[in-house]
Amino acid sequence: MTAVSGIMPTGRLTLGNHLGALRRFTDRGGFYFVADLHAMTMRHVPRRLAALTRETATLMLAAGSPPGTVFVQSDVPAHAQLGYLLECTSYVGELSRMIQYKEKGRDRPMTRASLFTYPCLMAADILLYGTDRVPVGDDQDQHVELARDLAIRFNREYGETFVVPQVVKAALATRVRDLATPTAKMSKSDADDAVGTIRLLDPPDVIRRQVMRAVTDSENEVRHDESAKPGVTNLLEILAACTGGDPVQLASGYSGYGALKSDVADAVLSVIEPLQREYAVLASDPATVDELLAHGRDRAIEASAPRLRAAQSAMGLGVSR
Ligand code: AQP
Repeated sequence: MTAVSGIMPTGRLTLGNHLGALRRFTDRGGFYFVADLHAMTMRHVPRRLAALTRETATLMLAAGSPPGTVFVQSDVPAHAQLGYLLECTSYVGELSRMIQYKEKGRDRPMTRASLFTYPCLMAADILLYGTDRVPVGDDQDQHVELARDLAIRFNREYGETFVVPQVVKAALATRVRDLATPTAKMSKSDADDAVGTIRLLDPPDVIRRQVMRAVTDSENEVRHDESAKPGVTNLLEILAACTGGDPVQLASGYSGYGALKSDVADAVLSVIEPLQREYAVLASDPATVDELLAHGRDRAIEASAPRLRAAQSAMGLGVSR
């Protein structure tokens, strides 16, 4: 299975992005990209997008992704090129049914057309590299199903070109919740000063303070219970993800919230501080970052070119004799 995964540069990366994505980008044959094209489906500020793209790419490299696996999506034109071909095979009806479009854009006059066609670009991300199994969380499975439908349709109408990906449930990844609103996911596009978000590049004392201020409840009983105790459960999940323990068992080691929060802060920092050190080394050496990203770009261009060419030719593009 070829691993393909992207992160949108829509905000400064969070602990959730690291535990759920970055630290899993370990496959030597993988393709891990900063999804800058996807980040333009909503209103964006060019200078901020460029800065976040650089920061995100550097963090992906700092997290230890293997050499040649990290690149920036717009550096590999095949993504946009195949995305357009797939737009030409998809129907307005099926794109209108995508939940994300319905929630974020439908019936709003300033919705960008790219938000509507986003699933075609995502299908291109997947199909370009011939990946046969795509692990997905609940929020993306409709888009991956569409990628599968588009591959089947393309093969039927234009000839066998794409590997049809299987959609597989992602191995249980930690879902880090917001520390101030533990019923919601921690998201990088939350306001920069949101108190419930742990940013990977925030100073350690700020991160510790955020954890110590995490919302819990008025009892003082440490128990893993997602519906009755979302705040405490989130802290236990974070502790487990950072230390490798089991969140339910970890609960029995605590009799109060203070000690739990203090251990969570230590555990989070034991994961984030080495990452920050690696990041600092890379960020102080921009030429090396450029070189590593060029390596990733070249490998992705080489890997994706044959499938793009096959799709173009199958659809009748180019001048033939
Ligand atoms: N809270 C989270 N817990 C665990 N994993 C998370 N991921 C995101 N948030 C958490 C994982 O990080 C990757 C980022 O994917 P994305 O950039 O496509 O956007 P997303 O999934 O929508 O993540 P965000 O941080 O919430 O971004 P915004 O605010 O832009 O929507 C994915 O692998 C995701 O599972």
